Amino acid sequence: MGPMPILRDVKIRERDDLGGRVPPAQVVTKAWPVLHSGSVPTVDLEHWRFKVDGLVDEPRSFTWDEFSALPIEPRKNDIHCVTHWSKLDNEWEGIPVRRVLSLVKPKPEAKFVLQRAVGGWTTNLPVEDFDREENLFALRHSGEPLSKEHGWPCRVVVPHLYFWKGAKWVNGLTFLAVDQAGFWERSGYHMRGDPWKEERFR
Ligand SMILES: Nc1nc2c(c(=O)[nH]1)N[C@H]1C(S)=C(S)[C@@H](COP(=O)(O)O)O[C@H]1N2
Ligand SMILES: [Mo]
Repeated sequence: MGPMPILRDVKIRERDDLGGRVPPAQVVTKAWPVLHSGSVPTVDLEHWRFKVDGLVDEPRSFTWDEFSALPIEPRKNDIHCVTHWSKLDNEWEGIPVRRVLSLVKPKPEAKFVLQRAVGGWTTNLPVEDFDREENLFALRHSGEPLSKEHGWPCRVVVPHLYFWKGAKWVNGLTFLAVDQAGFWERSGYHMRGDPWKEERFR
């Protein structure tokens, strides 16, 4: 596993602040770069399952029909990629993370969560950061379904952390008592990833 790909369309000589809205050493981009390890997975909705396991009272395996029938809500937020680009005012629609948490009921000892994606990619974060009103299982961006490259049919968005703390093509969650490094975290990326503290690496 090498370092994350370097972006070519962002000149990191320039920095943006916009009155404190943009975290340190980030550059605002209007484009939406595509970044992931490996290739875009093929997702078949008929066989897609969203599985929640580990330290929860109600482990679940949702079919696409069950998952996508959960109530959809809008959210608007900024995203910050560890490779120094930020994209402001993203309009998402999706299922609030809190809605799913209320169904699976994490146990009090569940302090960390590992998100899993089709193809096996993972990312970890504290449950405290996951259990927030703004966080979504996003299905749509700018009024359109997600493109395959951006995570169709569903991706996690945790806007107060770096953007890698949201799995594209998400298909599961595991709740844990002890933090377990995900894909990038195993090669040195931060276990939490707060862009305001520049928690890029550890
Ligand atoms: N499944 C999966 N999700 C992922 C990644 C990945 O490699 N695989 N990369 C992460 C990283 S590092 C970033 S910056 C964002 C990029 O999302 P985008 O391509 O929609 O901009 O997805 C995150 N989610
Ligand atoms: Mo990233």
